[in-house]
Amino acid sequence: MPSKLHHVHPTSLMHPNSILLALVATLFTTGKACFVEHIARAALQTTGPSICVPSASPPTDNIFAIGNVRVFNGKGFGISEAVLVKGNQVALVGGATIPGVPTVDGAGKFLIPGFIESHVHPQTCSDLSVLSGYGVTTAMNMACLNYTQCARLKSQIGTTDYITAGEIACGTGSPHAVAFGVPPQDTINAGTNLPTLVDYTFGNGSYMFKIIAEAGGPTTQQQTALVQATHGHDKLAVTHAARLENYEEAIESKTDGIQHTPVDGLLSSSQINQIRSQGQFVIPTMEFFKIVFANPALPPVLGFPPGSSYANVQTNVANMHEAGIPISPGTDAIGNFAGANLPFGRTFHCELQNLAAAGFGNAEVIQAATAGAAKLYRLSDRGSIAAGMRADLVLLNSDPTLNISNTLDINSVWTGGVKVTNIQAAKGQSCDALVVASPAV
Ligand SMILES: *[C@@H]1O[C@H](CO)[C@@H](O)[C@H](O)[C@H]1NC(C)=O
Ligand SMILES: *[C@@H]1O[C@H](CO)[C@@H](O)[C@H](O)[C@H]1NC(C)=O
Ligand SMILES: CC(=O)N[C@H]1CO[C@H](CO)[C@@H](O)[C@@H]1O
Repeated sequence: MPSKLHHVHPTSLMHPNSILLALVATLFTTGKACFVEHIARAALQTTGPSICVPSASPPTDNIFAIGNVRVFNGKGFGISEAVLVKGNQVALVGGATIPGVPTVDGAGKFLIPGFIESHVHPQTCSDLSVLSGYGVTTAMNMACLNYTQCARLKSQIGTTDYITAGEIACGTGSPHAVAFGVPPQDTINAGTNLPTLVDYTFGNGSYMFKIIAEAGGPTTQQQTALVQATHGHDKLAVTHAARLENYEEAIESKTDGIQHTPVDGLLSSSQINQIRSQGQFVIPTMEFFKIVFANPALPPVLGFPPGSSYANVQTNVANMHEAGIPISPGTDAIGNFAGANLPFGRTFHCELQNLAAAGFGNAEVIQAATAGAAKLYRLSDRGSIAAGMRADLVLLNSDPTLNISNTLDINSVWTGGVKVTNIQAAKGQSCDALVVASPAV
C-alpha cells in the first residue's frame, strides 16, 4: 500500500485549514488512525472512469425549449418567456413559447443560471454527479494532486464542468505539504525557482495557480513572485488564507482571489480598502467555518488561536461586502468520509444562506453564485441566461428572491444543455445537520 501519507505523523497536522485535514486530524485524535490512510488516499486520488456519464451523448443535435418561465436577469425575475437551447448553448431568450420544438412547461417556475461553486474539491465522477444534482454546473477545483487524474474529470458531458487549479504551492514541511502528500521537490523553500514551478503548473493544464499562505508557507516575497509569474501567463492566482497574518500576505502579494476568511480577528478598514482598491476578490467559505465552530473539538485541532470564532468570519464577510469587495460562494467541500459529513452541493446551498445572513440580498446572492463568479474566474461563456451562453440552467419551483432557501426547490437541471437525471436537492433540506459527526469506523 504505497502512499505518501503512510508516514504522516499526527503532530504535523496541527495547523491545517482544510476540512479534509480536519477530518484526518479528528481521526488521529480519536485513535482511528487505521482509517487515516484510507481517507487521505481517497481524497488525494482524483479517480474515476474516463467517461463520467456514459449515457450522455454530445448535445450537438439537441434542441428544446423551456416555455412560459420567469428568467433571472441579475436583479430578479422578469415576465414569463421562453428559452431555446440548441446544442450546449442557449440560442434565444424571448417570446412566451417557441413553436415546433419539444418544450418543458415552465409556467409558475423560475429559471436561474447553473451555480458556480467557487471553492470545492471533487475527486470523482460521483462527486461531480452529486454537485450537478444540486444545480452546481461548474466546480472550481482548488487543488490538483495528480495532473493525469485531474485531466480525466475535465470536459465531461452531462455532469458538472470541472475547472482546476494546479498542485498547491505550499512550503516544504508545511501542514498542507504534509497532509496532501505534496512531493518535496514540488514544495517551496528558499531555493525554489518560482517561475519554473508556475510554468510547470500551466504546462500541465491548470486553469489557475493556487498558493497556500500559512505558517511555514511561502514568504510574502515568494507569494508576490508566484502571482507575478502567474500573471505572466495571463492566468489567475488564488491564495488560501484563514488567519489575519496570512490574509495580510495575500493582500500584499496582489493575488487575484483570496480564499477563506480570517477566523482570529477582524480585518482593519485599511486592509479592506486595499483588497478593494487592488481589485482582489474573496471566496469566504463561511459554511466550512460554520461547521468547524459548531464542533467544539475542531478549532483546537485546526490550531485556531484563542478568540477565533464564526462571529469573526461573519463580521469580516459583512464588512468586506459593505465595502464592495466582490464575493462569491464556495464551500471547501471534500465529500463524505468515514461518517463525517461534509457533502458536496448541499453545503453550497447552505453557503448561499450564510451570505444572505451576512447581509447580501437574495437576488444578490444568486448573482454572486452565477454571473458574479463567472466574472471573477473569467468564465465568459456562462453565468447568465442569454443567447450564446452555455446552457447551464436550473429550474426552480419557487422564487429564491423571496426566500433564499428556495434554491433547494429544484425541478430540473441542465448542464451544457444535457439534462441531469439525479436531482439531489429538495425544498426544506436543512443546514442544521451539517456538522461533522463522529467518524464511524
Ligand atoms: C497519477 O494518476 C495516474 C492515473 O490514475 C496513475 O497512473 C499515476 O500512478 C498517478 N501518479 C502518482 C504520482 O500517484
Ligand atoms: C424560508 O423557507 C424555509 C424552508 O421552507 C423556512 O423554514 C423558512 O421559515 C422560510 N423563511 C422565511 C423568512 O419565510
Ligand atoms: C499529465 C501531464 O500533463 N504531465 C506533464 C506535466 O508537465 C511535464 C513537463 O512539461 C510533462 O513532462 C508532463 O507530461
